[in-house]
Amino acid sequence: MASEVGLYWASGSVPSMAVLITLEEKGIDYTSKEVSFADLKSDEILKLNPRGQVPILSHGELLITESVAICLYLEKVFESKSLLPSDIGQQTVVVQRMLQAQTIGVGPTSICCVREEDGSENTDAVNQQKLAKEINNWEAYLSEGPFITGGDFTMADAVFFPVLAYLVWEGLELGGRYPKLEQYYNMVRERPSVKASWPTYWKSPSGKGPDRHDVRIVNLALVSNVDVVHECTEPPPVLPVLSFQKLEARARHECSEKWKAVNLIGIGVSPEGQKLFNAIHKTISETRWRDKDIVVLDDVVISPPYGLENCKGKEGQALAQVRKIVEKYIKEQQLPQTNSS
Ligand SMILES: N[C@@H](CCC(=O)N[C@@H](CS)C(=O)NCC(=O)O)C(=O)O
Repeated sequence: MASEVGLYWASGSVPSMAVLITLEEKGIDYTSKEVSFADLKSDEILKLNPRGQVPILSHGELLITESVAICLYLEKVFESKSLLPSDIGQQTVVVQRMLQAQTIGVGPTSICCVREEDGSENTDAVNQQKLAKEINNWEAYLSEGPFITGGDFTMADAVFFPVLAYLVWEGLELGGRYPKLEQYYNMVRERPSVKASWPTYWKSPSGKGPDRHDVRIVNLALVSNVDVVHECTEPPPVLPVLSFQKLEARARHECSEKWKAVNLIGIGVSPEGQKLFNAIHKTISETRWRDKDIVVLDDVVISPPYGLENCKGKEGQALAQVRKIVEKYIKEQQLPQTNSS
């Protein structure tokens, strides 16, 4: 088919990125039609997809929605470079992974919701656990690596990688916990197809959405000289309306988090005392300082010099648990330190 291929996509849309990667990997010529998230419900888009969603692929008279369907269509119609193995068994695994990758992320159909529909962060512990469990599955898929279904880059990677990149951008840390995924992320990120489809606002250090901008506040009292490098002839774009209610809630939340962090630091305590405090706090969050004493679960008090014999409290489960942690910590401190260099 010699008809023109056109792709309606949005920057930062994970399924759009999957299709862009597929087009780039297969070396298909296409017309790029970038749509802003704000325009997804415009008449033009609704005419093409009544759901008002991207990606939408046009090929001649044909309009296709749903990223997985688009990727499979491109594979069938453009034989340039195959992203599906020829073996039917292996092909099925690739399709399985494509569908599984789609269940991670945002919204009610996801197995774990990183962000709510209104864009607010979902910090719910249950969701975090579900996400960790799901990410473990993908770490395991890479045991045959280096790609999701083995030795070759397939459509499973085209669909899964944008999901992973999105999660990393949202703050998921791969280092240490998911070594294979970390290696995979660093390797795939360098592919030209991925570089070409990387959302612009993911490049910004603090951008958290297609319509959000980096704002830098400069203290003019400290500015001694200003050089004009470029004079703007057009007015700057209108900034989006800010929700002061949300900003205030965020500021309150950040302040309370900072206070919590500050309260974990003992004033005038020895470094050994602070280290023991940190070790206990890792297991029991209800650990606080009372002057130079460490108080755990409101029941157990550990006074300087913070030895096992300094753990005092009513005999019972809490005291036994704290003693166990302190004992383990002291033992670890006595072990010869391994040389990590
Ligand atoms: N299952 C669809 C999901 C498409 C989708 O949700 N696209 C988002 C952008 S990431 C969208 O257009 N959202 C606008 C809306 O749902 O109103 C696919 O894989 O193509």
